[in-house]
Amino acid sequence: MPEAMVATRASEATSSGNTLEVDVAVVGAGFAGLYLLHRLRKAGLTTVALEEAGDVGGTWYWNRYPGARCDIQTIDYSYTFDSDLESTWKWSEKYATQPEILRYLGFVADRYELRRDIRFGTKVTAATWDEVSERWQLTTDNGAPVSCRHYIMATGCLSAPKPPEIDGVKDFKGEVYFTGRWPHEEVKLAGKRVAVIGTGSSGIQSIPVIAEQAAQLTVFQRTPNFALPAHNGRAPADRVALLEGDRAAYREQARWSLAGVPWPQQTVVSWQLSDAERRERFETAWAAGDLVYILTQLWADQGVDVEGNAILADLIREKIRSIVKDPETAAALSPHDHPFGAKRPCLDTNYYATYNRANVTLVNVRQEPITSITATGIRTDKRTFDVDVIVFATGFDAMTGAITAVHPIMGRGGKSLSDVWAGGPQTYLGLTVAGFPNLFMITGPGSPSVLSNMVPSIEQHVDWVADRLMAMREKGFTTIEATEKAQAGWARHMADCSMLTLHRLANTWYTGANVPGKAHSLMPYTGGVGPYRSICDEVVGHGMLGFRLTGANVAAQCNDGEIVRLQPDVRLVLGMLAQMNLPPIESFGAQGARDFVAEFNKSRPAGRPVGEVVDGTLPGADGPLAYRLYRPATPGPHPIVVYFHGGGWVLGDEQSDDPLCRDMCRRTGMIFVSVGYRHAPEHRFPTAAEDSFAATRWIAEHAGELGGRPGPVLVAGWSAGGNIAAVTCQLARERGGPEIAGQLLVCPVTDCRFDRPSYNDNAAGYFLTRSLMYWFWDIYCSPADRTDPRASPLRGKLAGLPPAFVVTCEFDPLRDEGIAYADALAAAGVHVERLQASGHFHSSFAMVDVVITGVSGRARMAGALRRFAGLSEGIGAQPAPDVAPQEINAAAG
Ligand code: NA7
Repeated sequence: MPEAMVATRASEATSSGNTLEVDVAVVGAGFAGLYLLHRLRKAGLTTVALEEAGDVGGTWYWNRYPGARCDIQTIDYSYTFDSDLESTWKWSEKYATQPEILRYLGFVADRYELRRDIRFGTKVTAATWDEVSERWQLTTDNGAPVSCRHYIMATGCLSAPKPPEIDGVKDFKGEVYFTGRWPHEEVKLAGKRVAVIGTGSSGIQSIPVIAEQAAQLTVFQRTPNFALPAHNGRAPADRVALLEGDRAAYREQARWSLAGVPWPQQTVVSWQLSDAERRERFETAWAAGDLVYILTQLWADQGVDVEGNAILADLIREKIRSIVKDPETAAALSPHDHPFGAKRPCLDTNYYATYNRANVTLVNVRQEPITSITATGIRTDKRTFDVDVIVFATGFDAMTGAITAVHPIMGRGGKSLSDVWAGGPQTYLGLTVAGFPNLFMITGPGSPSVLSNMVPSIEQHVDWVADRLMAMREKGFTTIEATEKAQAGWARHMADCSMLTLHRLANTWYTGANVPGKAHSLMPYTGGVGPYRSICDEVVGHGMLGFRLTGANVAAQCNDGEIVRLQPDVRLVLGMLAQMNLPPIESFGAQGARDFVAEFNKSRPAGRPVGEVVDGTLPGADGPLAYRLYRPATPGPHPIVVYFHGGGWVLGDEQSDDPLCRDMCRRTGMIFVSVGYRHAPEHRFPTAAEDSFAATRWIAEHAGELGGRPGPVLVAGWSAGGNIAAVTCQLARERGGPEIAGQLLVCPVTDCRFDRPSYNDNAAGYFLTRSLMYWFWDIYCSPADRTDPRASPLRGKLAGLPPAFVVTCEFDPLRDEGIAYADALAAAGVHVERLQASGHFHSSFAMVDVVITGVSGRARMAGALRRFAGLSEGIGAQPAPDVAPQEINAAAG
């Protein structure tokens, strides 16, 4: 729309009586508020922004403390919506200072003449949804009330400072400053005794600068944080060259990346690298001075696996020890209570070295808690520190604070947002809340927000909201509201995503743990910027899924549902497979399919190290069979699990489930022997079953020679291997041994009936298709043989079988026959435990280190095997995740 028209539209904002009537009211004039104003004005929507501060800038207006800078490289921490703006503004440093960022935002406000629609010095005191007029009615502490159709919170994630929570602040006779509300006039610290409380980003950035000015600086640290040297200076030439080489591609890559900065996804895992290689990568990252680099580029398991993360954390602690001369201070500065990255790491300039200065003292508040602030200083339970100045760098009521704590927001039926969120924020997409029509949040809780480069995330939200408002206007809709179902689905998806990363393992402002009494929940979306963006697009593509839209002259529209039902990583895997547009596996023929699977397996992450891997042969039903034995690193003898691989009785071999066998060997502390049973079409039914039974008997008889514990063995299998494991248990019972202590059946084939709902519901799109299963059956077994219990164990006699752990996946054609088998076992009096894994597909548990959300499921499988073997459930070395998304229920028969 031409700017002249924008001006005309803008002037349509009218005052009815005392009230300013606009299409949209925005709270905040930081990065989000400014871009909103620009976009909405271009869309011809009358808009006012209400801003408490005296000028634009948002968090950068308030956070003026010494040393304040951004900690995402500034070339990335910039608006990207206008290439002219990009080429007009030049940043002077890799990480810009607060004054420069503020100048930039002022420049943007001037360039698009945004200030004319901003009411500065104005705080919203209440916002109420009026059901009759279908508008938000706002009262403010400055000027006329505002009536708006849409109300948008562009309030930032870190803008409501947290109170100090320490008794006696009012008694202190010296100067008190908050980093988040630093004065505009110069603060003179020279020659003064200064205390800084808090060692988050604000503390870590300001402490070295304050130390240079103050006569004496005492830092009160409650929890040490990981910090990396920023190596500030000019923007790195290679990054600038990359940006300037193809600006559009660079920005686009950022938009679809995980963190909003265009780094490629790392695929190498820590255990594939030697110590020297890992150290080299770490030193490169330490020298790069870039948080996103170190968080994403070292090794793929660093952010998702406790062990991969611990390697990096150790290397950083080693650096701290090498910089800080006093060992006691170095130890106090070294974080041990959270994985690296689970709490926001910091970028510093001389932070650790500052503690080598004679005028700087670190007080470990964990060892000597602050008891009070007195007229002259700070008292701990051991000492008193007389100071002239106290700086609170104690952080924010993050993510929700600026939305709920600042003013009451009353939605439909007079419900207040604070009440609705009392147990933690509930949103749909982090953008909207059920019961609060026409209310939007920019980078709200439930969106990637603080786990991303904020600026592209803000742009994505603003574009999405502005586009929706334009589309609504075109179609005559005047209200939009998330449904409860969509919101509940998003909460579940958020919980699923929380299993992807290690953020859940730390008490941080990400989880609300920093504010006493605040509900504990992981507030930012951990699924990544690119995946999140694609979900928002899908919501639109599916007819505004999960939203109800109404208008006076148009029929209401509500396409209700949940936008993501798959586990987040399963969604990514299936998306990648769909993009590959592979022909159906069955179209390759048996040998072609085997070659394809072998090639496909080469691209998966290498399985983790175990104590020993031994290849051998054993006598099968009719000749030698290859096997691969995985031995734990712990001293034996260990119980033995006989494992049968998946592949529809046609594909795979004793090596094809290698990562799964390694993982289960480590988790159970047991020997896994993967058997290379013979395949169809060369060897049709019942060869696979008979080979497997023979192999199990031989392994049981030779347990001692294999280094295993004599006595009963266990059996396990995935897919067709699950079928074989189940059959082996039945044959062993019928044929007088071997004794089997337990069976683990992962997505097993149990029956030849194809009319159960899961065969139709999941017929296509989840890798294992219905037609592929038909093909497997046809190759393996003639229709006349299929009802034989050696093909369809569900049709066999089930009483007296070993205890079973049966795993089924929601999006698997085989789901219902797995459930049917578990039911039938239980009905026959067999002890059965089940794991019904929601959001998973047939290959979820076999895709080790790809489907990260499968970890908790495999931990449970391992626990069951250990119990069946008479061992305690956990072996200690493999920490199981603290929360399990999958539903598990046990039925003792
Ligand atoms: P943070 O990261 O929340 O840091 C606040 C710090 O203050 C942190 O070390 C807290 O310790 C400490 N703190 C908070 N309350 C107290 C009390 N009562 N006593 C002692 N110490 C306390 O806020 P920042 O402003 O530094 O950074 C916020 C984000 O801005 C940052 O992550 C970047 O994204 C930009 P705790 O860890 O809670 O034990």
